[in-house]
Amino acid sequence: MKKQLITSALPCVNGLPHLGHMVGCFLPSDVYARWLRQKGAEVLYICGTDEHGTTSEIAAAKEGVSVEDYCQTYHDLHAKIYKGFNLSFDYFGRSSSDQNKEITYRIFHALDANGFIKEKTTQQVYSPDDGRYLPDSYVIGTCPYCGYDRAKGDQCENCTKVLDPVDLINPKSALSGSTHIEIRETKHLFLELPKLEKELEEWIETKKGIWPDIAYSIAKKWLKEGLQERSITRDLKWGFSVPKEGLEDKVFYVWFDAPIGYIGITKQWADEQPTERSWEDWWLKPEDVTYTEFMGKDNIPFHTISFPATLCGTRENWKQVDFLKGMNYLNFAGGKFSKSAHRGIFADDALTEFPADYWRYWLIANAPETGDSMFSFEHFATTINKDLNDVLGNFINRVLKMTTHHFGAVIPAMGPTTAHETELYQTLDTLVQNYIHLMDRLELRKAMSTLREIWVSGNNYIAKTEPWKVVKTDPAYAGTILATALHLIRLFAELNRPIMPETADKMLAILNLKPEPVWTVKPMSSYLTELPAHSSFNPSDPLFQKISPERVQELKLKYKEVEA
Ligand code: B3M
Ligand code: ZN
Repeated sequence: MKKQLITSALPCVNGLPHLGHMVGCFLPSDVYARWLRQKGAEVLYICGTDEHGTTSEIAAAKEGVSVEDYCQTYHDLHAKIYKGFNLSFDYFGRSSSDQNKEITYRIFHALDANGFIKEKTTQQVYSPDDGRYLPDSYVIGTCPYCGYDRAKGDQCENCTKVLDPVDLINPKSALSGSTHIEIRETKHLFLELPKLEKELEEWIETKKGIWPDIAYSIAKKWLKEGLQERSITRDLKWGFSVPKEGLEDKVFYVWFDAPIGYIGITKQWADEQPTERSWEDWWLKPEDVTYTEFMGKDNIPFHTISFPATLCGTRENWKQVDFLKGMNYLNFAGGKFSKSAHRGIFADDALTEFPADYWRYWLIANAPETGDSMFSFEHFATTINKDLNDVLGNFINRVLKMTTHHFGAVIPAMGPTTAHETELYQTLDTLVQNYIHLMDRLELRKAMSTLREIWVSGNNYIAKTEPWKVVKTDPAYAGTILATALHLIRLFAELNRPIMPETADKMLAILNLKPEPVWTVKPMSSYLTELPAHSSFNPSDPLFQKISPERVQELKLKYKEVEA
């Protein structure tokens, strides 16, 4: 199997992730990375914090610390949270690393040499009271399109129009609040996207019917509107200084170096073991690499237009994305997620309430793939209670109890099989193939409903065969039934593994098994009969706990899904 490169969008260092971010890119990319590893692929799974830009500068100033210290602290916090969710990054790096600087410069110089960088004199907002230029969100004012009076200089959050700080009506400094604003002329660098438009268009066309519709259609929409030259420099201190004469006091725009961060972070990974690892093998000699990107829909334009154009304009053989998984938004039933208003579940809170696997399962089963989706505690509790407790958990408990009661804590010997087993094998052969197909195609919601059907088939099998009755008349066949059911626990564990890794390990531990590094699907007639008879298992406590209506009520109040 080919080498599989996987990147998750890089979280902005200053905002801690909520459930929407978790399902937007981190969890689906982790599920995919685990899935491909389990299938035996050589996977490199990269993520890290996106650290440059005005928001980091402003946030650091607010906390009264240097921006370097601020980023280090928050980088560590992000890393801790993702670890708690069992995200299996091969490397969680930083966009501000020296390695990323080196790659950013290399790419910039190539673009410049190839004539894709233009220097232009532009008008910028200057604040004499702050003694500095005010790029992007450093300026606040009234949106010229919708009249919203707290629009930021880079984008109006009310009507989502992309803005230029000089467009704002009644501008004021976000730093000092000063309304004494001047428009000054200063030089900036632009990426000449129109020159690359045709190549991009041809490339995007090859993704038609391959990428999820949301990714392809957003890219097409941008191309249709016609590409503009995009400024790639800013009047800031925090960032990579621009290596060009006369512009050294400026830095690259955060969206220029952030996606290059995927490469820079790969180099961070490689530099830790330079004799064994090569970043170029993943990014510059790409014949044997398949590259999949994960992101929320607001990041799609940067990943389908500006980043690919940036790589393309170097005229070097950089790896371009093969499959782009874009997600819609997950909304919170109580309103907009807000850490400061304590509204909605942020990832750190989530882990104090329930095990990571509960969240992982709910989020993947309800991923906003084809449209936005909604989190409510009611729905969360129903899903956990039904799917994980009543279907999966109950199956495991019953099988372990019945077997222990009638045969002791060992796998009974396989007796003769009947039409029931043949039917089970057939059902599962089909469902498992279906599941594999959906996981390969990253159709996660459908994959989860197939997984649920697979669990249900276990319960159906027990209900039909009634081992508690059979054991009295035909103990040999009762052995077949319960041995088959114990094998199903192993099958379910392997299929659950990318989604609920902790649960999967516990399920295998019940059977005294360790995860196989590579799982190959076999016909069920052999897979469900191969464990040695009489090997012992460990009757376990229930793997899941139900969430009570009282608890739901408590959580709704605590996270402001309803007002107190
Ligand atoms: N840090 C996330 C955002 O602004 C942004 C993603 C970068 S991916 C290279 O939504
Ligand atoms: Zn607006």
